[in-house]
Amino acid sequence: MQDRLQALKEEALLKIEQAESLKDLQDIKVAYLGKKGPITEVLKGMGKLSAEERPVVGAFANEIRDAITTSLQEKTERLEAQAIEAKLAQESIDVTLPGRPIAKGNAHPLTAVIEEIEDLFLSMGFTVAEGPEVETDYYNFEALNLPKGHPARDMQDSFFITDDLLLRTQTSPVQARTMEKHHGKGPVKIISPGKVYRRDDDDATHSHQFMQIEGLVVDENVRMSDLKGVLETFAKKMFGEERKIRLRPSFFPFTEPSVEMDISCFKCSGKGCSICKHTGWIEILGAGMVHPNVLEMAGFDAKKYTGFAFGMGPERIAMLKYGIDDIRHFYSNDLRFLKQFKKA
Ligand code: 2U9
Repeated sequence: MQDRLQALKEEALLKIEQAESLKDLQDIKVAYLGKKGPITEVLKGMGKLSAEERPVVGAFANEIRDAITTSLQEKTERLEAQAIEAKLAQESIDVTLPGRPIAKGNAHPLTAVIEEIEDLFLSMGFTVAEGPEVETDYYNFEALNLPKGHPARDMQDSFFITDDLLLRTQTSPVQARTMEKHHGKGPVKIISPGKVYRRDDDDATHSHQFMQIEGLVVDENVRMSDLKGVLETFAKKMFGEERKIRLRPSFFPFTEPSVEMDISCFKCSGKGCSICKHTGWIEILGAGMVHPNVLEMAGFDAKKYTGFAFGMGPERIAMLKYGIDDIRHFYSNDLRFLKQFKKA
């Protein structure tokens, strides 16, 4: 019986040695140490042994069982350790490896230009005012000295939603609304950036939806020279201290007198190039003294209050600044275009 036990022990230990998985070990354990196992079988034969032999065989059998159990335990620990090693090796990260670049987005070029312009005017004491993109005919036109049937209305083809509601064609209604909220008391000093809509066929320089930034100052004794000063500061901060500005007479229904502001070309410094169409000057914005009708309609006494206003297109400024030749790039969401504006 002891030989049988010894043979079983060696057989079991060999199998344990060859075992490659915890499952194998579990099978061996059941096979050898289990109720139906050969060792149990052998021990069932203990009854036939003499009283002297029984304790000897019994002790030997326990020794076999413990040897197999210990070997099983050790092999289990070795396989588990190997599994952890393998897992670590498989999962170990080489910390010297460069990390996977996190695709960091960047501000849309239009947003960058609008924020730069906003910061400029905020630094001059303006506050940002916003308003509805779906506007009433009154605030988009009448309050701006464009009564019903006024020919200038057609200059801006509008997206009417109802007879009285339209997608605003400029952000001026925001200023008209803001002035009303002042109940005829100055000062008003705001800029109103935002989306505007004109029923235009999209091409390289026109888009049915584009951005605008308008500004307004209303107070007692506001003069044209204040407008010139603000525009000059804006031009030098935005396009370079060496910039010169030029104001040319113009016409807008909501300002009188009206001007357009040019800056000396930042490419050729006025000598003439393709950017400035060989004029040396680049038109940037329109402006003027707020028309008395507009002041009165907003509840301000035009005899006591005066004001100036201006309006610009951020797309135009961004196209000049970055040398972009087609306005549609701003809206095509083409990452190849947008990625170019990643801050260093
Ligand atoms: C009120 C009174 C006056 C806003 C003004 C302009 C001149 C102007 C253009 C710029 C680019 C339109 O998108 S654009 O083509 N705008 O030139 N805008 S004065 O005048 C106002 C606005 C509100 C109450």
